[in-house]
Amino acid sequence: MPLPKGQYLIKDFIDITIEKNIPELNELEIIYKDIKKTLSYNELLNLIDTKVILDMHCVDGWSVANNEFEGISINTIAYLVNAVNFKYIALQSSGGYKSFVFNDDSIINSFICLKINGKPLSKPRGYPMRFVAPNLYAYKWVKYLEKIEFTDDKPYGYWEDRGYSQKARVNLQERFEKN
Ligand SMILES: Nc1nc2c(c(=O)[nH]1)N[C@H]1C(S)=C(S)[C@@H](COP(=O)(O)O)O[C@H]1N2
Ligand SMILES: [Mo]
Repeated sequence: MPLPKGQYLIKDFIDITIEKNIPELNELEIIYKDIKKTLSYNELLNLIDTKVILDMHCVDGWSVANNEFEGISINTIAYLVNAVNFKYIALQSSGGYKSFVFNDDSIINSFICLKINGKPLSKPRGYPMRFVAPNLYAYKWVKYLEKIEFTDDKPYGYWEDRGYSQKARVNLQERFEKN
């Protein structure tokens, strides 16, 4: 894939983790209204339905290209809690980092990633799992994912609260929120 505007290629991931403390998890909480489901890491491994080669783009300008990501499509996750009508998906890590995405065209190919290049995620990449939204800047790719909620209530986002774009679409170079 040609690099999007404003990005430069680097060889390997830079570990960007703002949390100091990251409790290790082996499950994921999925919420829609009053439906709450907790799936274990092993149950999640059995639901893998997506394998793609992707580039990751940090809003600061660096990109890492051509890694194979594997995981569970967002449609499959939504189906588990019968989530049909919702405006946002709220994402939270076990260390407290938060972001969110809009329920629109930009997330149709998003998924919960459990493997990179055929192996379980390393700790710096977000073990046991991270959200991946190929069309969005990487601050939406929440590592150490603990909780995913389909909701109509506007969620909080760590970088979004600090002036970064709410939508964060890479092809539109949505880096900062315009007032
Ligand atoms: N839990 C958590 N996820 C996170 C972050 C974070 O600080 N904590 N940083 C985000 C940002 S800004 C980027 S660029 C990517 C970096 O991913 P990497 O550490 O795998 O390179 O993770 C995203 N996901
Ligand atoms: Mo980033």
